[in-house]
Amino acid sequence: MIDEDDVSSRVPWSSAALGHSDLVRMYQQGPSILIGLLGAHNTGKTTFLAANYLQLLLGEKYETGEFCGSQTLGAWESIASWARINNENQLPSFPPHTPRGVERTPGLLHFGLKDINDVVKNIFLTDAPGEWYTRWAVTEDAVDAVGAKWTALHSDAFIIFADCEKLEGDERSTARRELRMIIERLGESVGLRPTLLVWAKSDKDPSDGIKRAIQRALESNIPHAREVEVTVAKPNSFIKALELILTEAWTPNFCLPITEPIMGNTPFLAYRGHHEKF
Ligand SMILES: Nc1nc2c(ncn2[C@@H]2O[C@H](COP(=O)(O)OP(=O)(O)OP(=O)(O)O)[C@@H](O)[C@H]2O)c(=O)[nH]1
Ligand SMILES: [Mg+2]
Repeated sequence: MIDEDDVSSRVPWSSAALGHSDLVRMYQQGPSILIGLLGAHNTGKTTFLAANYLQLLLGEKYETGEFCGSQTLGAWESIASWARINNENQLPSFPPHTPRGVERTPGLLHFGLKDINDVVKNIFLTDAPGEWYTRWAVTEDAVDAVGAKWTALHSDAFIIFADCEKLEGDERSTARRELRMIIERLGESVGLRPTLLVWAKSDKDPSDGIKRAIQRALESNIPHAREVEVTVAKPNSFIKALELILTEAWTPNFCLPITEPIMGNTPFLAYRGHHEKF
């Protein structure tokens, strides 16, 4: 029985990262865009998220729409707090490695964006451990990579991370191989979904040969993908990068236009109107 004197109400959210059931609920409530962040361990995915959040706090804006709230403020804070100077005199640092759990879906960070026509969209960004993607790139159905497979299946758009630091260093062959395999694996199912290759840690400079090899892999597997550079040395680069993918994903592509096949050889049956070329 409802106690009518009890005026307290339960807060429906904890502000922590969202899970699958939260996503299903919110995705159905209004226009939403789920962006999958793909990349091997240590490639800069969580830094990308934290940097975007910190830039928003500083008042930076996306051209697509203005920040208008978040259901995961606690989660944003917990990744961004590492970059702050705190009372215990700890120096700012990068967020820690995203723990490799047993979840079947990645942690999801959320914010709302409102465009000039007052259309609000929910933006969801995945934050998953890089090992998932390396594993998934080798074996799509691996039991310890179900979250990566889920991300590839359900995301509306993708950001792939290329780690310039590793691509420049002693482990460059491993980095190149891992990245190429992730690109190839995503290429199998990406279709026409917007994709962005982010050259993360672009304050480092891999050789032109390595960069070209990755660009060739991108061109043959995901020809519509675009490229952008980000680095903590230019904090605004993170806003610009997310902006680019948001712009492409904001208005979804509808089905490809249907073109009727030419069924006969007579000019009468082949006629498609004045605008069509024969
Ligand atoms: N030089 C340089 N180093 C960076 C930059 N961004 C991130 N790093 C370094 O890269 C490390 C990994 O960054 P994360 O954002 O944690 O990488 P991640 O992809 O989330 O890693 P996982 O959670 O393990 O998958 C950081 O701890 C920094 O040492 C950058 O712009 N420049
Ligand atoms: Mg991480």
